[in-house]
Amino acid sequence: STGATHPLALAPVIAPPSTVDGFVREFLQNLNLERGVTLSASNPNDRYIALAYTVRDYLVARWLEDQRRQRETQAKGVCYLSAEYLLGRQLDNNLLASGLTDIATDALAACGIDIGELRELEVEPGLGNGGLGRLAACFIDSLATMSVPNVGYGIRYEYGIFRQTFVGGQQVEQPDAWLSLGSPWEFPHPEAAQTISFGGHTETYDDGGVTRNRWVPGWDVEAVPYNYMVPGYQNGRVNTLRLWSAKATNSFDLRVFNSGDYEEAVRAQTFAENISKVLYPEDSTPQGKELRLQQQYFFVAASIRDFLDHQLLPDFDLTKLPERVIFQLNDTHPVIAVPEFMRVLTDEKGMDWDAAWAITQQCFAYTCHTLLPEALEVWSVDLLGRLLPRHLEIIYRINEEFLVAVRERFGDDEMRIRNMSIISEFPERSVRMAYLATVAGAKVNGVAELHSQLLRDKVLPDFDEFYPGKFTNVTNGITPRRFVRLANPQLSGLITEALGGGWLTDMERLRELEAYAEDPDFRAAFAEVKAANKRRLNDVLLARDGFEVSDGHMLDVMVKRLHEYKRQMLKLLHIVTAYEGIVSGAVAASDVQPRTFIFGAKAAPGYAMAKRIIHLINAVGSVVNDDPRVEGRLKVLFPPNYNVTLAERLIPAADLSEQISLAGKEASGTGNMKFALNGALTIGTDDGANVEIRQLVGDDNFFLFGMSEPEVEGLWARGYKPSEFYQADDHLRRAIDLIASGAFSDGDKSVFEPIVSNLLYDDRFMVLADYSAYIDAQAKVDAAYADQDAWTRSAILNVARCGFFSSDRSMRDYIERIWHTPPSL
Ligand code: GPQ
Repeated sequence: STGATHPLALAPVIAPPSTVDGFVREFLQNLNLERGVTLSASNPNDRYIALAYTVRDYLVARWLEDQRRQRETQAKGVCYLSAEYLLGRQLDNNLLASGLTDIATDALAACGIDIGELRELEVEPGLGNGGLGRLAACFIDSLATMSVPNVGYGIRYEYGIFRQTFVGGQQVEQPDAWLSLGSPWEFPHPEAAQTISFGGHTETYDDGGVTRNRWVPGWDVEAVPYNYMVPGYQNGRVNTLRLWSAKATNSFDLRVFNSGDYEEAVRAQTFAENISKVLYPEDSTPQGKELRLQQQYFFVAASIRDFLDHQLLPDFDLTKLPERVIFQLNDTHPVIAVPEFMRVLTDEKGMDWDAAWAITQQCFAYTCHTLLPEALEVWSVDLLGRLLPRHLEIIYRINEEFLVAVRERFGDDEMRIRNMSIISEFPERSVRMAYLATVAGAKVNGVAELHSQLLRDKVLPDFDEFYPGKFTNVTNGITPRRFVRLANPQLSGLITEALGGGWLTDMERLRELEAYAEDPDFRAAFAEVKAANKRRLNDVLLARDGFEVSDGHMLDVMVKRLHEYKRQMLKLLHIVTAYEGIVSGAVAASDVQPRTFIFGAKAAPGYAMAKRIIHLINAVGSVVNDDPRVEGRLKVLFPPNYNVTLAERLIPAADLSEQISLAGKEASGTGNMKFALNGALTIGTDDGANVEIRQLVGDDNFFLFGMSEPEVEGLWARGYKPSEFYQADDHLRRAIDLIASGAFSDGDKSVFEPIVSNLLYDDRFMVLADYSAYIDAQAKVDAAYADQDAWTRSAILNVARCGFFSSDRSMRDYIERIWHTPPSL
């Protein structure tokens, strides 16, 4: 109680009335009070910000109530630790969640404003690279929608994923200054900053006769929390996303004062604030950079302290922590949280080691998102010891005790001990973060059935044997609110017309659409939605890039990060083959199903081969698009800067979804789920979640091709020689020769030579081995597309049978198999 007596102060949460008048009043007030302008003097940015504040005003009341409820019940909650959240635009999502879309549209119209124009002004927070970051965003949406208490913790990067442009067909990265026009969705709390320390040394000291350890850090920074609301879908619930921003501490100011060296002092400040300056644009290839480890420790240390100091009641009995919280580690990026938690419990809270370790092993769980060995993070002992000396000691002790237990179990099998040690000795002494996470975690999960199986069998087999029951699977999912309802309003309308409401939070109900697949009227309506989505995409691409999507074309879409294992090159070889077939006269243009190929892909700035492939896609595109011999038949579009906003336009318009990674390399994929749920058919390998999609939709509604994972292993074992495939296949040889000839580089053979020789003599991801199966499968796609009605039927069945891939189901699986939190509050 605050001692308040005024009736308004006793119920201090006031939401504006949910009416058009109420919204208009609130909106105008925000223009006046927050922007300091009148409606007539306002510019579009003023209006966008005032609109966002208005939506926020409605959500705040529910958010504050949820925080109160969570404090009061102290129920077990999930702290999701993720270095990335690829949120996408907020306005429409928050309008939808709060049920205000129509009211806001009408209210703005009554003010003479087209809400659609304001929508386009929002710069999406691109605080992630790709699938991993987008998954985190889907999960927090589902938890809020399912009324599960949750705080998402992460980093408020000042610059998110770079803005991609093409210059002469080559990728050029521009900084993503997403905050520059204001950030109406966040609540900064500089007064609640935490101090986060680094460096220094460790020492022991005498604590009343007991020898204890402590860390004497060398420098520190402030972690300032910025809170974001995460509203559930029309359930009145709002969770929190708390992102940390780095700020120089007073000690930096003091240095200014003392040193008298102004420039040096400002440099020191910049150094501190660099920590949250920029998202590392590497995806599935961690850079062992010091600043990256600083980022990781910075955000997990702040998050753990935030939880212990602010989410628990005073005098909380720390031995009860496992009943109160689970920290989910989104890949290895936050794993330094494990030794930090141990350090806090032992050094700071005075708990003995064994008790602290028992608690830690129940309070963490680890999700692995990859099988690529080069993607498993390791930190050199040298760097760790310099930056976090006490944490290194703790890791050593965890490892020592772990290896004792391993010896007890398996005997002195030195080979096995070396293989299981958290510390690796080669090529330099370093900490294997995935092993640390596996040892510390109550559960370890992969992200699709096949991935989880391979994780146990191939990546961590010794651990699986040592820890029976620790490994589990949770197949990824996507939020249907953003990727069906918002991205595809027309399809959503059609589904609601057929099934009534409620399916958006109960996606298994889509099964009921199976019967509609047999109804010619429904098929016609479904096909019309797809056509309308193509027209809408056409508008977007025209405005954005000056591209035109030709009428009547099949839309064949491959959007994802550019990575060799995902095999954009395989897609490109198909395009070159189709092009070469027509221009050489071997195939009549009129026999070819008209297709527009769309790519969207960013390459990590330091990934030379990926950037060269981008260059080649653009080069092939400009030749194909300029060649009258294939006009009206083949077209290649590569809109730059693929992001969540563009995905929301592209996916609903697609006919064909390209999911063609080498089997055993794509952990799950989530784009594959988005396409299927929007009525695209998949051409795909038996990899990641493709396996489960195919099982659900049925072989007749999925174009499977290529080697299975065991076949891939078999070919490696026999010795893979890509040039043999090149020699043996005329089509393949002609396609590669055309690229090598300089046909796509003005006769300059050197430009794409590294791609060609990589394919012929290395080809780690077996593009050439799967080429002919891919071409055959594409011929089946062509034939199937010729029967539009049958294609539409398959598309409907894809939607009907993919309800499983709702991230709500993923969250239920996490709750049941890993978190054991109450399902809702
Ligand atoms: N993934 Cl290790 C990323 O997006 N970034 C990464 O650094 C790692 C994995 C992806 C993975 O490649 C996809 O197959 C998954 O669907 C996705 O994570 C979410 O689990």
